[in-house]
Amino acid sequence: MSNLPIFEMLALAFAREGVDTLFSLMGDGNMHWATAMSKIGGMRVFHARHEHCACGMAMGYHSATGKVGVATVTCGPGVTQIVTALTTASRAGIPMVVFAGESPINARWYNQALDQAPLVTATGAHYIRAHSTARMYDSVREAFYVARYERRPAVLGVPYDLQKLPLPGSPEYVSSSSLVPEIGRTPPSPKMLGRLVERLAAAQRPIIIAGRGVVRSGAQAAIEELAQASGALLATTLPARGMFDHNPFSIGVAGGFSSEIARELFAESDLVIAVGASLTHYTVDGGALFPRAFVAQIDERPRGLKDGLPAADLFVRADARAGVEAAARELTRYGTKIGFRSPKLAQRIALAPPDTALFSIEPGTFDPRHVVAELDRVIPKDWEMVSGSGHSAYFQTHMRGRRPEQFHVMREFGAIGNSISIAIGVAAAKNNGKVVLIEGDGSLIMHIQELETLKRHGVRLLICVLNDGAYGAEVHKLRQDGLDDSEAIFGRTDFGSIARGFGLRGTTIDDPSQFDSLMRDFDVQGTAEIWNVPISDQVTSPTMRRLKAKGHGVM
Ligand SMILES: Cc1ncc(C[n+]2csc(CCOP(=O)(O)OP(=O)(O)O)c2C)c(N)n1
Ligand SMILES: [Mg+2]
Repeated sequence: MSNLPIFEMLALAFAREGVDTLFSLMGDGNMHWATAMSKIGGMRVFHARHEHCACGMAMGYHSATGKVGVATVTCGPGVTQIVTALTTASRAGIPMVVFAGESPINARWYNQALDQAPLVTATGAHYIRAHSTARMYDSVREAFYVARYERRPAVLGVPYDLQKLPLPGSPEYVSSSSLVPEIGRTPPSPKMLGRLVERLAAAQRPIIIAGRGVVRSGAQAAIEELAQASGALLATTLPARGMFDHNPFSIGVAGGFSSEIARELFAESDLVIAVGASLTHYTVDGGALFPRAFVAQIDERPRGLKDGLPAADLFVRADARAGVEAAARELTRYGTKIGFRSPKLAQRIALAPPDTALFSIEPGTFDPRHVVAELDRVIPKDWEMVSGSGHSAYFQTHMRGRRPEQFHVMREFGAIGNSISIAIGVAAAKNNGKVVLIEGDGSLIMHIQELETLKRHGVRLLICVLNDGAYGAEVHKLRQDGLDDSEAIFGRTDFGSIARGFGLRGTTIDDPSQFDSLMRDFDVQGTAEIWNVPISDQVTSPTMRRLKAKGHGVM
């Protein structure tokens, strides 16, 4: 029998899983284990001020490193606080393990007792009741296995009193990574590939949309070659944004956030091939983006039905790179063609602004499109960028020249209030002061307490607030419906003062031309900083304007 209590042995097991960074908020259920974690050599522990944010940080850490994100919360109220974070992580396919305590199993009464499992499983996360002292190591391994293999969060519930017992026997911990099957690249079926290539050879206006599967499989170069040979244009899903920014035939993001010219070209398209992209409601803009196109999908897990719509007309089950390389080989039998690609179109794509609508801007505020263009110019291309999810998120989508791996966005559950913690997780991972969060005022203030975490841990993060003094998404939707917008307007919070109150730096922007000198200052000083940018609430994104045209409020 080991002399060490279970909480210490479990900390060692987490270390054997390769955990080097933990995001924590302590209570009865986890404080022994979290303390043991902090004693492990090389372990970094970040203490958040809200459990939701501890999980958000772990999610950001995963996004920046590809490793399983690890957070810890206490039992009962610690677990009820993370329901939104778990749902977001489940929907976004984030591998995350949360060590939550559970109320003491031998107690007659415990005020924080809660049946945690149904709450957690309702979010799409996996729950493990670790009630057997003999099988404690199996429970940790299962949590990491599910997170890694199924790409979703797993919550480990270990009763508080059991944690202090000795671990029976002296088992060796075997990491879950040795159990994840290595399956190699899935090759395409020759029959389905033949059908796809026949379509591609015949298409006059093909467009290839690349998703996150392309990033994971390393298929980018193969896609660019296939597009060149078939005369296709290139686009990406929102999370894969930036992948083809260097390519003159890239039209940016596909979906509700597409630029004007991308929408025009998609409307003409006769063939869309989605690679490693699940064709969500957003990517196809509810079916409105490419109404004339025949749609083919190359994916490890092709979907017949996605988000209530038939996903595609032809499916090729394959790893993205294996599928695209095979298609390129097969296409050589047909020869290359011009398709969409003309020097004139490349020039139009290069010069077209994402949105040309005119608005009158109130004095003392700025057009968010201009602000974002200025930020794009000033923020170095090698920085990581974290994006919020309110109305203003549309504008940031059109920043260019940063790789998808540098772009961190989790919009799958549509919750605001996540981005500051995701950004802290990214900044903790990078640890180089080259991370910017571009965020709405309403979302930022929802978890503003994490400025204290930034200060205490000395994390360097630049936060640019696109401050319309409102819940802009609601303002614009209410206006579209001809209703009073005043209940969604709060006035422009002075985030510069708030930042200074937390011991950070903060400035309200009088003119976007200040960004150059502010950037130079940020580079040489050592703390996090907020640039509070008053933007106009008159500039309505094209996504929002189309809602009115569609005549309903369902996005
Ligand atoms: C947790 C949560 N609460 C409420 C909402 C509804 N909601 C969607 S966008 C939004 C406004 C966000 O405001 P802000 O961050 O300032 O962004 P803006 O839309 O003004 O650009 C709200 C309240 C939500 N999506 N998630
Ligand atoms: Mg706002």
